[in-house]
Amino acid sequence: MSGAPQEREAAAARAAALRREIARHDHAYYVLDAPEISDDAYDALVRELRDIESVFPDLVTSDSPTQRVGAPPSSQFAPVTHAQRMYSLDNAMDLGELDAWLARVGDVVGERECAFVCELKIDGSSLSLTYEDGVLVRAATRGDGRTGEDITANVRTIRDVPLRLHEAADGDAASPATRGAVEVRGEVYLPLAAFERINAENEEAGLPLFANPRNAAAGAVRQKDPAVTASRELATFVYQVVDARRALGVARQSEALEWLRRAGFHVNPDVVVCASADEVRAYCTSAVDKRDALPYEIDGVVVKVDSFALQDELGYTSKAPRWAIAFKFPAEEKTTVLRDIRVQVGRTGALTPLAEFDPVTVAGSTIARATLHNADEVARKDVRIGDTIIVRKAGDVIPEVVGAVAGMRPEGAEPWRMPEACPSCGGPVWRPEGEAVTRCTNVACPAQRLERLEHWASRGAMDIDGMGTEIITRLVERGLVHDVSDFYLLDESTLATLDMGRVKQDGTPVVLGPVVAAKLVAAVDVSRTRPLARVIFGLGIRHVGSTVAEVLAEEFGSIDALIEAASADVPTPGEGVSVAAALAADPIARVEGVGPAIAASVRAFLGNPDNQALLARLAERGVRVAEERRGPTEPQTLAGLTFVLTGALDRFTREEAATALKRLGAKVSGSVSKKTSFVVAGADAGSKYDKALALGVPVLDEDALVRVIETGEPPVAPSG
Ligand code: 3BA
Repeated sequence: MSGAPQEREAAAARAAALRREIARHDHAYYVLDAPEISDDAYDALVRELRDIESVFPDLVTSDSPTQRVGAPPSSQFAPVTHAQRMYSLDNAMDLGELDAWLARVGDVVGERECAFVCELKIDGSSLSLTYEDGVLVRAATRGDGRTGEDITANVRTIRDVPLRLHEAADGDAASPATRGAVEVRGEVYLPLAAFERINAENEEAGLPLFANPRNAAAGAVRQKDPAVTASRELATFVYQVVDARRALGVARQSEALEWLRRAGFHVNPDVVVCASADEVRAYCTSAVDKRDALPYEIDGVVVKVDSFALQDELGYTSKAPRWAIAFKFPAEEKTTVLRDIRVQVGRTGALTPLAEFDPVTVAGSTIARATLHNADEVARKDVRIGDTIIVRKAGDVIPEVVGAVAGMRPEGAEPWRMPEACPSCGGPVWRPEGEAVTRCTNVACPAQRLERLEHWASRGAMDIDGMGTEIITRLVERGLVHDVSDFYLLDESTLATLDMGRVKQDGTPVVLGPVVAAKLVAAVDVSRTRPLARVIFGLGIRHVGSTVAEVLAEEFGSIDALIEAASADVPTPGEGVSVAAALAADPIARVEGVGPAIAASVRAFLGNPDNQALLARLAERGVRVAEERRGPTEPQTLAGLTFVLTGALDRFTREEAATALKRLGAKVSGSVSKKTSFVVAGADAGSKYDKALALGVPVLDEDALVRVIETGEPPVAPSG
């Protein structure tokens, strides 16, 4: 088939021509928004290229449009150290702060001319793209600005990202940009239409919804399977060429943007060059009005000094360039009428006032309620039922009541007060001295019980798929479930006939049915094997979030060991007992990341005989109450050694280094003491390094650390 050399040569030429043509149409469609051929004609080009590549697999190039989705799913993103740090942007929250920044720039610039570039601030996720000899070789997230994650396979699927730079970009094929390496940076974002489609699909599938397009975009580029990223239909805007002066020989940001356009990147069309501070102010005030008409979200304007020479003079703070500022749009505010303040009872009995108002659309979505947190907050805002209130979204996500419109209060509206009895069980409520939260003190309170059951079944805890509010409510009403251990007694036939409290058109009651019942029983069964940390978290002990639960599971390894630790006699500080002594005697509080308040809460929970009986029932019904003893997979060559990591490492994050060390049996601690065996000092190591020197703790550099991790051999303390 692939016999004759002439045939191969002809195929190679044809493939190259097809690739160029397909790239041109991708650009016309995804960047210029001006398609030139029909979808069918385009598909025919891609099909012909695929056919050639399947006959001559060695002709496949990394910049071939057939390779956009080609990589298999991967479970990890390798760290990428940025050649140059990716800074943050300082914010100007209003025109006053913008003026202050313009004045500071003016101080440095003096009498010289200073143009500014104003760019819409795309509300996406930062992205770095590296091209070598004109071909995309790497895409990375911003990460902490120094190290990001390699997301090349995923970014390849984004159709407006050129896999090869357009050669016309330099007029000269041998230009530095297409010869060596160029890095460009920008924002990857999710167009609003795609965001709405994905959320509609998630809703249909009963999956959680994304709060905003930014989170959805950040999630999409970190998908394990590039095919999933491809299906999200992400897009990019590119706004920076790293070291543009050296790479391209240009002198200003506006010229770099022009080059980016010619090179085939998607550059935002609303960029303008402003000749004066007044023009900048005018652009920033007018940009707010563009917001609603755009097919993507923006959250402000980025203003940059155009001249690279002036940028150099202005320099950087520790976090951000002084030559750029993000002018943030004020949060959009709307008025509506407060209809009610309802009180919700949480899992721990906390009573939370919730404002319910006429629905309004704010920052792209409709809201009708917002938490008022606690009684003090309601008093401070002085909102009363019937008031016309101002609402907005904090950080453009969380609905918030700003306050009431004075002068529109209906006559006779009374200040709101926290009820004196629990709205769920009528039991007594209690607000401890000095605390903001009021609680229902009845442990058997049905609202608390419902919350506890929901929490147990929730995603972050035991993740019982399908066990949602409605079904749990019915199960409680029918007396089938009293506490979380009862989930493990449910059988298919009982569930199948569970009355859902509704009737069909013919008057017969809606029941759960055998299919859903079988799925639920299977989901409950799967949850029996969740890791111990999930079980501890699922219990809903006050102050024990998922992180603390993990620490406790790791430290104690079983519920029994935890109960044992909770029964230890702990002296109260005072009267001859120092705080340090009390802490040392408390087996729970002394665990790193726990502390006395959490320990007291764990003790209160586990000391309660009812809770102990519940845990015994869970164990009896097959729920995992002890961590599976995972035998060490690697020889524990570093057992007995304690490491402290400080400063920035090049080849991995401190977290990754810590994981590698722990796998070999080492302990990794956050602070240096006499017991520390080694301190590993990366770049800019600070006080921990000084302390190591002071205490005579041996210090290792990154190379030594890499040797330890690779060979598993304990380090030799440098002598002297
Ligand atoms: N321009 C975000 N940073 C931006 C290059 C500087 C910058 C941004 C920008 C630092 C946008 C911080 C993350 C980062 C590249 C560092 C923009 C936008 N310019 N137009 C001045 O539209 N969101 N973000 N990105 N380097």
